[in-house]
Amino acid sequence: MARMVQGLVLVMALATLLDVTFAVEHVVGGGVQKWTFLHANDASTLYNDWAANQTFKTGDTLLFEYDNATHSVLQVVQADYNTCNLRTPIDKWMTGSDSVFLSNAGTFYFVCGTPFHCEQGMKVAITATGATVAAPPPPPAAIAPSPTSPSHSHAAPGVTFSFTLSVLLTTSLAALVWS
Ligand SMILES: *[C@@H]1O[C@H](CO)[C@@H](O)[C@H](O)[C@H]1NC(C)=O
Ligand SMILES: *[C@@H]1O[C@H](CO)[C@@H](O)[C@H](O)[C@H]1NC(C)=O
Ligand SMILES: [Cu+2]
Repeated sequence: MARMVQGLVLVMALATLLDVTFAVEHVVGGGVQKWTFLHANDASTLYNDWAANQTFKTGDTLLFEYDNATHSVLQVVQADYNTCNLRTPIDKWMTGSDSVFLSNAGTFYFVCGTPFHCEQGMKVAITATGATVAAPPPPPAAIAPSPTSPSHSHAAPGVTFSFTLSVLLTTSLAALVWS
């Protein structure tokens, strides 16, 4: 019993430490706007104004939350970001709750895949700093049934599809407690 309590305390301390030192989940647009259509009276720079107030470090995650009947997320190159060209994305997400892991430093460009939303400001450039961080390992439940299929269908230069920090913490620290 005492050992278990000790273990739990260790887990909580570690979780707090990890959270503070290298993993922040940034809900794109903040708690109110999230990733949605900008109405005429909203600033077309809303997402970049939000990003300007954030510090993005490698190892952090972007969380795009939106109605997937209306919106999506495309990662594009800078030229396509500037001109709102939706035809040649580097990567694409469309579940409505998409985590994008920032594995290395650089500027990454995202736009909405719905025509004319980018022009109206549904676009954001994210600059991450820090040393390259390996993407968190996939939790057992998410491993593809076929061992030959590539596990990172969403991998793109600099940004890879990731799993929630809580899954990472739970799986890695459970071993600690019960060892
Ligand atoms: C950025 O942060 C400042 C200080 O907290 C705040 O006043 C401002 O409204 C924020 N801007 C945005 C776009 O969130
Ligand atoms: C869109 O969102 C709905 C509701 O969350 C979900 O059931 C559906 O699978 C999503 N579509 C895609 C393409 O991910
Ligand atoms: Cu949109």
